[in-house]
Amino acid sequence: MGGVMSYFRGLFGSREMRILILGLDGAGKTTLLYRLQVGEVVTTIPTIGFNVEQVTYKNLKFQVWDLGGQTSIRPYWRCYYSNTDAIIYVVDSADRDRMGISKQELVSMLEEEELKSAILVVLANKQDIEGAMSVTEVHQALGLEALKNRTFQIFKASAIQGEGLDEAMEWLSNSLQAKK
Ligand SMILES: Nc1nc2c(ncn2[C@@H]2O[C@H](COP(=O)(O)OP(=O)(O)OP(=O)(O)O)[C@@H](O)[C@H]2O)c(=O)[nH]1
Ligand SMILES: [Mg+2]
Repeated sequence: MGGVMSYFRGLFGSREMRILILGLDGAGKTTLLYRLQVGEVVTTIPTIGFNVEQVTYKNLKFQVWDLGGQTSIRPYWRCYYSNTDAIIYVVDSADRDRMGISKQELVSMLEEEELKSAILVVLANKQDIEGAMSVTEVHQALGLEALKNRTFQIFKASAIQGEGLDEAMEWLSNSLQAKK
């Protein structure tokens, strides 16, 4: 009986899932947010502060926060951590020079107590750019093999072309429902 009830609670969930989109400036976070929300590529400007939108994916509603990624803004990410169900960490796969910085930011974010049980999706974005690092290379550069006690998955993506996003959202929706 409990099983059946929790199944229905899972389907019609009592509260909206809270998702943060994080990553360095220029990674494609805002592009991704509006790709998910309106299904189109919008022209973006660097985010100073945040954008927040309600995104519906297969009957599931998410409250999605897209935070600015510039160096001076990153210290404010932590102000948004509480009650976060999942993080979508966006990486510019063509930005080899800053992969190390991206890793540092990811590692320090994951050390935060408030994000202990948050599910992690890494998007190796900008796969449409020639010479971009492959998903395997990004996985290695970010040191993801060292992750412990974390539900996570990495996907190759192109927010501009809309590729890989369905797979990532499908996995995320399933993982969030499984966690409830
Ligand atoms: N080629 C390519 N360009 C992309 C992709 N995703 C985003 N971009 C471009 O990258 C640039 C930065 O994208 P934004 O979405 O504004 O980046 P952001 O992560 O929100 O950056 P901040 O707001 O500064 O933190 C824009 O010119 C986008 O059009 C992609 O998948 N492929
Ligand atoms: Mg932005």
